Amino acid sequence: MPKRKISIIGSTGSIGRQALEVLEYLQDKFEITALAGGLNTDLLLEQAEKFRPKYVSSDKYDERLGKINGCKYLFNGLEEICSKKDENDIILVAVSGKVGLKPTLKAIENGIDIALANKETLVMAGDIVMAKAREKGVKILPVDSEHSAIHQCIKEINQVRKLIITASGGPFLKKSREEMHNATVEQALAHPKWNMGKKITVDSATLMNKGLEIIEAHHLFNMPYEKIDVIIHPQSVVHSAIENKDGSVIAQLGVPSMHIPIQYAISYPERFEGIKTQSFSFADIARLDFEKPDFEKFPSLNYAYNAGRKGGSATTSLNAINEEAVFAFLRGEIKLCRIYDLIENLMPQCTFIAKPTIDEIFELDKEARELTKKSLL
Ligand code: MN3
Repeated sequence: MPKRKISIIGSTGSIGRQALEVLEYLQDKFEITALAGGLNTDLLLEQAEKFRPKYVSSDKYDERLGKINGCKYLFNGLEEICSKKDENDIILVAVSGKVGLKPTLKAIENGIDIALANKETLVMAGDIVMAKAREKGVKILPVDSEHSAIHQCIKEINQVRKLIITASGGPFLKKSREEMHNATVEQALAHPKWNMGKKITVDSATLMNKGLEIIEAHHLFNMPYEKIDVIIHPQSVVHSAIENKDGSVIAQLGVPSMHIPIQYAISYPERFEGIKTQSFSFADIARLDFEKPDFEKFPSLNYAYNAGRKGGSATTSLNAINEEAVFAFLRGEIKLCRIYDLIENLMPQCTFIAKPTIDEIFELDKEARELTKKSLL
């Protein structure tokens, strides 16, 4: 078997670092074409020296990256990396936020399969991305643990009655709305089950992450919104489930670790022995709890269902307002629940286009971000 050629867009982020931990165990299966990072060039340099990719790319110029033996330095090289069809069997898109969309589209246009960890890509432009992928025969393999779970459960999509996405509930599940409102950045970043990047951790605290995942699931599995349910499951052991037409439910379980869905996305349709060698123990888990989500305390779920059902550019605007609001929260400028208020107040002010082009999506993304920034002044 020839080695599978892979590039990682966002290698210095949380998913990127864990992907390299996975790849360290699979060096006889994979060859790294490119590592692309943003501003953390110290870590990128360390990664490139260790893994010796053919290319390394950063958004911040750093001459040290140009001096690695056998490795070509591309400054802002995302587009170039995503154009190299012969050198990539799969590209892992592991950046956070809207920067994931362009490289993903570029890789799809070039017929390269995608392991997608960036849900914003589908929330912003799911119709366009999935249509393009179908046209080019490109696989979009989910890295998000819930969608990876669903992907593993589905045998035949026509047999599925509904998708059941699990949510840990985040750090405020058992806290009052008041406590949640006054949460500090530190409290919001203390996720009980998953160790992730800052943006997604705040999204998990507001449950907006789950909202975005509903939209992501709609696009990935071409499933209408009324057939996508969310259930709170604090242990994060059941990663998601499907219910088939005959009533049979299939769930995917495992320890809460991103290594498994990352590895599955890049090894699919095969499975390899990898970093997670320890066997799963039902006895150690002992119990699994489930409860209905509280839509009043976490209105983010309704925002997502509403924007999703409206379709078109509505989810683009939702994503943009949320992202800017989360950044403002992380900078300490607003309280956590202000994120909800901003979405609620600004969504009706955003221009709506039912079938936006990709240029219109970027324009509407910008419009929603500007509206958000203006109301923060
Ligand atoms: Mn997830």
